[in-house]
Amino acid sequence: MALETRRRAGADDGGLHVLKDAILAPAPGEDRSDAPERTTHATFREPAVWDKPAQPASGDAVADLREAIRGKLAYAIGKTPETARERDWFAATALALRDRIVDACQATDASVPNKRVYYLSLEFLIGRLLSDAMNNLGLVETTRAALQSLGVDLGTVEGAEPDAALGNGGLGRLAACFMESMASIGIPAMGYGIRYDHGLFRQTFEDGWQREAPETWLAEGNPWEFARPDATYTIGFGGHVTMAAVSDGVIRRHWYPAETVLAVAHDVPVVGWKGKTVNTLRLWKAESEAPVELAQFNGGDHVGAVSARMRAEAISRVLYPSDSSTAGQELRLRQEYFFTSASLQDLVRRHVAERGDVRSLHDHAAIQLNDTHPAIAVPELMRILLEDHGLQWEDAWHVTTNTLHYTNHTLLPEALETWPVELMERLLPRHMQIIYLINWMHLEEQGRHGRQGETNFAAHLASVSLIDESQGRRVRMGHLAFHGARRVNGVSALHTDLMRSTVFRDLHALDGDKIVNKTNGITFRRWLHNANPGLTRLAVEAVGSGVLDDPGLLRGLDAFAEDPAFVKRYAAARFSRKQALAEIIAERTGIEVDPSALFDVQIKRIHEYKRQLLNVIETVALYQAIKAEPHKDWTPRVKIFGGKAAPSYSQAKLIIKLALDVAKAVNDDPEVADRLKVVFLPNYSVSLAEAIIPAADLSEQISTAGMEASGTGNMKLALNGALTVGTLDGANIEIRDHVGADNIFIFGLDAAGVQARITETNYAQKAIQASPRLGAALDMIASGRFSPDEPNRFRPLTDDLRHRDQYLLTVDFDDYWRAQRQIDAAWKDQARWWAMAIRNTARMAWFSSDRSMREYAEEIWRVQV
Ligand code: 26W
Repeated sequence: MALETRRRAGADDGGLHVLKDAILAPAPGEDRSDAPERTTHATFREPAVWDKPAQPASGDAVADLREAIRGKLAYAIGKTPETARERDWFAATALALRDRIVDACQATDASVPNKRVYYLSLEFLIGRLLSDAMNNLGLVETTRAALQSLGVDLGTVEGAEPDAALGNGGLGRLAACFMESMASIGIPAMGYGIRYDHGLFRQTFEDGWQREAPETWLAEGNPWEFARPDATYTIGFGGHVTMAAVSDGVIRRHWYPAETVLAVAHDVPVVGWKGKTVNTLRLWKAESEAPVELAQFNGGDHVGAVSARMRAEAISRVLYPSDSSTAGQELRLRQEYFFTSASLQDLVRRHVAERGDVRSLHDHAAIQLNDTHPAIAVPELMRILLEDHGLQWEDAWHVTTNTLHYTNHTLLPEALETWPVELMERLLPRHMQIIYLINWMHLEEQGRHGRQGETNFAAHLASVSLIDESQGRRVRMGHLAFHGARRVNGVSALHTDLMRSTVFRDLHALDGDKIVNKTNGITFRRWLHNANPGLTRLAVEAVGSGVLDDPGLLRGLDAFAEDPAFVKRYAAARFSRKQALAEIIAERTGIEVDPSALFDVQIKRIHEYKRQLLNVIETVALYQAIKAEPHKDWTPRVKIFGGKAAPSYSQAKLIIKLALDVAKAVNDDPEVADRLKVVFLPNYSVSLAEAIIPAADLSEQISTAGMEASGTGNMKLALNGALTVGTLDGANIEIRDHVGADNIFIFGLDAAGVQARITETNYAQKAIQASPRLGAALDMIASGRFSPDEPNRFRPLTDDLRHRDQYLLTVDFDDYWRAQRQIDAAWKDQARWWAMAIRNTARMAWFSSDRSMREYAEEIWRVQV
């Protein structure tokens, strides 16, 4: 913790103070007359610029907050300043700030907006909330001063907050960025998810092998949340369905679940920029109606007496740690239905309380399904409308299909959720009936369009059916969500095109307007303003403080890309963050790295399609090249990896082991010295990303084209001025379009090239034969050079590359090597490098999640912003 927090300490502020003298002095001969709206150095401001100028840290405000924190410490935590630990100071500070949020929060709650957005997501990868809250309330400096007057360092307090890691990777982090942006641009919204007791596992390395330990973010409570026992809903599972004829031959069915679980709301406030809007993230905790069977307990069966409770509570116990292969277990389906049902019951109840009539739900509520995890919302909303509100089928279907919207986040076949019909019938019998009926009508419709005559009508039906009959009968959750949604979106231009042409091709043909693109975004307030205060300060000085409200103003930095004084300060901001990261690396791995080397970063979940292995093999080839010509003028590089592998994903874990074994050999080789270092930082997290991203020179975005739906780390890194080495995949394509082809390093096959090559035979053998460099690197790994204690350890990796290579790593290798050497050369021309970096920062404004949310609001949700 210490180092990550030290960088934020009052005296430090991004490390910029050390360079202040250099920074404040104009470069010799510098002409600043052309600078638009540029303030002079004399106005260089302390304290932090992102504090609203209208809210300076006034003496009164500081004193008020100090007393509030002191009061919370005494009366909510029960500690004195003398006995308080860092964690206690964090809790007291968070509680004091939460009070400030409450007023705005109640104002937001009290108003009845014309339309609300409901974002349903099984994952919210939030990270820490303190700096977000302070920044958006304009209270960074006030809090810093208040704590300082109590003898406490703000950076230390920030570091004591555990990450809320209620997500696996991109999809969960996107949900967190979207929540922040909706609050910041004033969209009335509520997020719905699960309050997992244990978020994503803690990763350690034991002799280079990943080990997983439970994560315990709630061990000392969560000062941000409000438990809402009054918002509790009953969720059913199993049981049977009855049928009763009511009037006029109308048949009504009713579900009698065999088992019920309670969903209890816990609300986390989401403060928007300048505190204007405070939305709510409502997380459900599973509880039992019968916490203990007293008779059983009194009879001596103390464990059996709480078994029902354990079974119920298991639902919100832990986050499933997989992000790419479907877990397939019953508990996962229980989680999905649990949070979807609770959320729909809650929002329908709110709607009826406000508007009186459930039939207008779609006019006042837009529900976004974050991937298929909440796709059971389609039959659940139908069930609520039919059974709880007595609607006719057609009316219920009209409301449902005008309220729901679905975002797809992956086209990888192993990640597309399907559930066995048998399991659905057992766990959710009424929903299965509704799905059958929806499907029956959907398939009937095909016939009515006169398609029966078509030669492959049967194949067409099989392709659009909600039930996959090819490998046992399974419900296709993607098809279900697609069919039940008013709009379906992909997350980058390429990904959306591929949705139309592959997985959803036949469904798309039935309704050409349904699929729309909404390219992902990131919140600049966390990923630029909070994570990189030094660069933010520089941007404010250069283009004015309006850039904090309108990222479009970043474009003004373009004019300074070759301005020596600006470049110097931009580089200084980077350098201070690299020094801080070098300290973190030393502390956590024992490896000493030189902050003046090129920091080459690949941070993301470990997955074969993301091709960390391509990066490791290039590292081995570079190692061999340096050994062969040790006196050549190599560009010094530090390769930095971070990321977790799903616990059951053995190939991914083996890739981590290889990276660590290669790291050991390379780092210990005196002949290589500082020209190449390899680091794998353990336990990658949102907080660690905040430390790595501002320190990165090069961003690795090297997935097999067509496989990464979007990527969002690519945006964070480019915004902070790292140059991208990447394939034409996901949002990389749009990043290239924005930053310009001259300011990015593109290599490898494009998506069409991949599709063509993958059908050829022996492409891997051919590629290896054609590339002696690749062959030699693979031989070295296969020979056991990096695993002398177990020479065949990496055979599963090298054999796979030689015989299958599903992700076309061998095919892209030579072009990747070429791009990397081009990068080496660019680094040597520092003026060119920094011009490119500055142009990246200047041209990334479009990737703000504020832009994404405005697009969703206008084109999907139809809510006023
Ligand atoms: C266990 C089943 C499962 C399957 C897929 C769980 C989670 C998933 C997610 C869809 C995986 C995911 O996080 N996808 C990522 O979503 C990001 C946000 O849109 C994109 O930027 C990434 O490219 C995509 O991989």
